[in-house]
Amino acid sequence: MKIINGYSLPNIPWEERPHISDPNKERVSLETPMWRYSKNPIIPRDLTLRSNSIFNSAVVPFKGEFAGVFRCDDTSRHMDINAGRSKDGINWVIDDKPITFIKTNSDIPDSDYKYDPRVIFIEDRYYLIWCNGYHGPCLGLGYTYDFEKFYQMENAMMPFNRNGVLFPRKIGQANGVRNYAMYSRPSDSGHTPFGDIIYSESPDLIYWGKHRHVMAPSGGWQSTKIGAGPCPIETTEGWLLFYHGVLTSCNGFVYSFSAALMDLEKPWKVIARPRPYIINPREIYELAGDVPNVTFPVAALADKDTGRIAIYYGCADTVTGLVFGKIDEIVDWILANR
Ligand code: BMA
Repeated sequence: MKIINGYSLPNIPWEERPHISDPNKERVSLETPMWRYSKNPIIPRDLTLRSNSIFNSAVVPFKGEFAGVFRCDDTSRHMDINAGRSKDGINWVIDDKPITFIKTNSDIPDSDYKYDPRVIFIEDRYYLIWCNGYHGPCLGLGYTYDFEKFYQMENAMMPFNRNGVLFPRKIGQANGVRNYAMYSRPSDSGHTPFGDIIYSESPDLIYWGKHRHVMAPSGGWQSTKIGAGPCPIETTEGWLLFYHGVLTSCNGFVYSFSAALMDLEKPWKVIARPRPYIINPREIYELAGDVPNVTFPVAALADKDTGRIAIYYGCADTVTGLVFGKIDEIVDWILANR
């Protein structure tokens, strides 16, 4: 079992699975294939000058170090995205000011707000996709080469859709046509008590079609709505897709996450989907914050040499945390728990 088309990341943030002497805790720990960084949260809510919260943020390898685009809600509670850099993927310097995009054509409408960015390197540049305020939440798209200048393209999806994730490469069809691809989740203008993951393709990242249904909510932790998390990771066993699921409890929504395996050339086909979550809100920084009970995965680093994976996730819509796992253990766990 291997990561394909991935990067060698010898400096991936990493900590071994903790040895837990309490036998009850050890049982829980060994049953789940991922564990939290002991120094979570890694990004405090007030890291930038005027931030109310920094969460649901994207990170990629960049020039031997790391760069990212961070959801920074400010102290007026305006939602926007700011660029940041890090030598080790753990300690970050994030710009105090949000990204100012250069429009790739003058018709591109202004954004009322931006949040929940994902970043992925495709071909020659880093593409950003985010929830963009334009008559409600829709999907904004842009790119950068250097994390200094950012360019905004046409919105990828019309309202209402707030959860978009691009694939790192074009997907081939039986007829030989290869298109850019994304997962997204059509929604409503509010807090959306429903939501399935949908797959779409585009020849040019402007016009999107060939929509396919991928997954609907099922039981338990993923019973209200589901949405793709980090950009899918290509493995010999299929695309590894981390995704969040929502349960409606007496106390409101609870956001947990897990991972599924998807067909490499027809990514709307599910190979295996687990019944349990991998991570759910249970630490204090996940249980308490601006929105309690939220663990929301947005970015993944993966080292193709060791199979190590580090996931960046938003905690209680307030701070950012890291969890670690190994690709073979995660895939074995998915196959054993479907
Ligand atoms: C979703 C998005 C996320 C947020 C989550 C929990 O609908 O708005 O940004 O983390 O709700 O509040």
